[in-house]
Amino acid sequence: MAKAKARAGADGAAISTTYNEPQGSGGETHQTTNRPEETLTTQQGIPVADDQNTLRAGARGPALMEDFHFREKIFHFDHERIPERVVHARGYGAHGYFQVTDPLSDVTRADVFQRKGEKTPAFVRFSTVAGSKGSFDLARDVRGFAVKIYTQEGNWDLVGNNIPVFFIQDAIKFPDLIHAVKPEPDRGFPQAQSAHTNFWDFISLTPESMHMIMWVMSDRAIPRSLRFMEGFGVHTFRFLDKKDRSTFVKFHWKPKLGMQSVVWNEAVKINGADPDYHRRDLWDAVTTGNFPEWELGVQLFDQKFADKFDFDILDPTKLIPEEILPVRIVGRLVLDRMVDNFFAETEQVAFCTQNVPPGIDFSNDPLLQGRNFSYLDTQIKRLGGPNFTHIPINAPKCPFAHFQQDGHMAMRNPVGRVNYEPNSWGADGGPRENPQTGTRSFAETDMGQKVRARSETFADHYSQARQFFISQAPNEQKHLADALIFELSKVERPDIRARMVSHLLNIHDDLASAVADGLGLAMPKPAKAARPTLTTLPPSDALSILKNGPESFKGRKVGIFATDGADAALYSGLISALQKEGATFEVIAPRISGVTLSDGTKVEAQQKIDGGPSVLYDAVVLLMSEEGAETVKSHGPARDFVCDAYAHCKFIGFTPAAGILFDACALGDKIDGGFIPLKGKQDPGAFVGAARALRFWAREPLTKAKDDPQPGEGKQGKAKQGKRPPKSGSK
Ligand code: HDE
Repeated sequence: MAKAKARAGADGAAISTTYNEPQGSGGETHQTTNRPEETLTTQQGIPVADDQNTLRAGARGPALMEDFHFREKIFHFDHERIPERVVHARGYGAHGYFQVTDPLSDVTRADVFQRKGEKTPAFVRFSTVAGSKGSFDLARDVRGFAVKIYTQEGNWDLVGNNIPVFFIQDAIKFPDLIHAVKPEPDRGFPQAQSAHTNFWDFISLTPESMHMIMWVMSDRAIPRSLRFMEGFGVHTFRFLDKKDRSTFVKFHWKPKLGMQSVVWNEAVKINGADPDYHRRDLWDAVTTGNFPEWELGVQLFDQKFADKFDFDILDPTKLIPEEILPVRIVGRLVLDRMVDNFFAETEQVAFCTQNVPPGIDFSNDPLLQGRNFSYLDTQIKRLGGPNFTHIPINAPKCPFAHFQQDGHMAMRNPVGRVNYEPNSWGADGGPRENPQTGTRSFAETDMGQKVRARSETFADHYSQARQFFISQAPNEQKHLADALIFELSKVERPDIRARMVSHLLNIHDDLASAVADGLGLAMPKPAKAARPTLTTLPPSDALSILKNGPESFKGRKVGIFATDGADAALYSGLISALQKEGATFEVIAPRISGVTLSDGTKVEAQQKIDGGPSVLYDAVVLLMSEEGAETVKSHGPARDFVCDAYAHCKFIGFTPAAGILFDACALGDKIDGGFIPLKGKQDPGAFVGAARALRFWAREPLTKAKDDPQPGEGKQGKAKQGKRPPKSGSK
């Protein structure tokens, strides 16, 4: 049994400390809170009398070697770090469960999918890819979406991303891709950015990355919240039924609260205002009982479908549009508990793509095959040895029995005399293999000559990139072009910029000209393409964020910038409208002590204006008295609050006195439909109603694609079930 210890805080109050239970059968933790009677000890359990002073020869003399408490404390501190993950170093995890809503016993024998309503414990770690552990959350980057489901037949790790395709087709190129995106080796910068010469050099020489580039330059790469993004297994996997018959499967996680991203200028500012924006958001949601939720969907298909599909289903740079192959919703993932200790759980969690229970199997996707080597290998380096499954967060929660033994930090070894198999010890001989219930592989017959070659069927690099681009709403297309211009403007070599534009010409002329124009570049010739771009693929609404946003303002956050003397009735009306909607809010005030409303009510502030810029909120309200507005109108952060909310197309609720601030920000003649006046009782409700659209996109100037059907007008786009209409202003 682990002991929980308490230590005295600076104010003398007891602070609880939690220890993980290393010997536990399933990773339980023991926590004892506020037990001031407990005595501080060394790791060996020896009570400590003085934790403030080292033992020394005389009050001003040298320290003594025999001070074992000091030496142990410093030794442990010196070893507190383990290597950060080589990619996905910055991450944030939470516990929850996976629940089956539509059993899949028709296609898989995987135990986790058999019984409707059954809940299975899960742990999820979200991450960015390029930045190191201490980097900021709103980097333009792919987000990791790694899920560990502790099934009754072993751990299933679905180690996915928030983007359904990847940069490369063969795992052997992964180190090159990551070297190119990470800080350049001589100078050690830039941190957590793809906007630099080496990255675009590699990309412009790697045409297979073009589809993924569309996604990472789109708003998908700057999500508003980890709660508002999709997840994908990326590769084609296999389900195996009881008779080992195979069905191909692609996995999708769909956020219950819809998708939402920020705009780039906002991302840049959030990184300064709150580098922990995403983790704070997840922490706040889970700890206040607003449990984030995703639906698990599967795309199921057979060999016949694979044979007639336009692209190779083993190629991880391609997706199967939902309009061609609908996503069947089979379960839900709910995150309802934060970790007890970040290091013990989020840092030590070890995902391995090869962890699949019976009934789930791999395809020959060359990236997946490579990953199946890499993940186990990396955990041994990171966690220091082969016994990382003894760490509670990694241990299965089902019974397990094997003869693996010894090694660094072994917490569990087989008991008894037998540690080998086969053996003659009968019932005392330990676990035996079981051909009936044990995991079996698909009887793959697809073998060939030993070659180092890329299949011809992987050679089309541009068609789905084009399909992604034409599926975006005009605002999204503009963001994508702007992102490319931004990133390529950070590239020091003009030849690399031009090479990238030559690829864009194979994707879409409008995109290529917008980017060439933004870079001030003469239009180059199109890049030589291994296959001509198919211009017949229709737009797919499922690929757009704006067409898959939420229907309510639930889970979103309003920043209420209030001053003394603001209307008390409007304030309380606003709070109840937000609460009714399931939205949250923070009060931002000139001073952190808060404000006094018109009826004398005191309202606490969560942020002083300098620390609560509008980029942290989904919509803002300016709740001001005339006197209050006069006081703040020349204050820089107050003006930035308003200017940024306007520039980022946010809905702005305002009391009449806020006009003073609008004038000070030169916005007096720019009041549009995104400004919601707050005067009477009904107005707070009207503000929340408008804010459901999340942004007033009509405010944003556009560069329009000329000759393509607008998103939603294509044949496939119309076919999509449950499609939501584009949000206001997205046309
Ligand atoms: Fe990873 N990847 N990866 N990756 N990956 C790692 O494993 C690797 C790829 C993904 O929260 C590493 O434990 C190779 C695709 C996530 O702990 C490492 C290749 C996808 C996470 C590794 C890929 C991913 C990782 C580093 C090309 C989406 C974070 C630390 C063949 C489907 C998991 C670690 C967490 C982490 C290797 C490509 C997702 C080095 C060789 C494609 C979400 O093993």
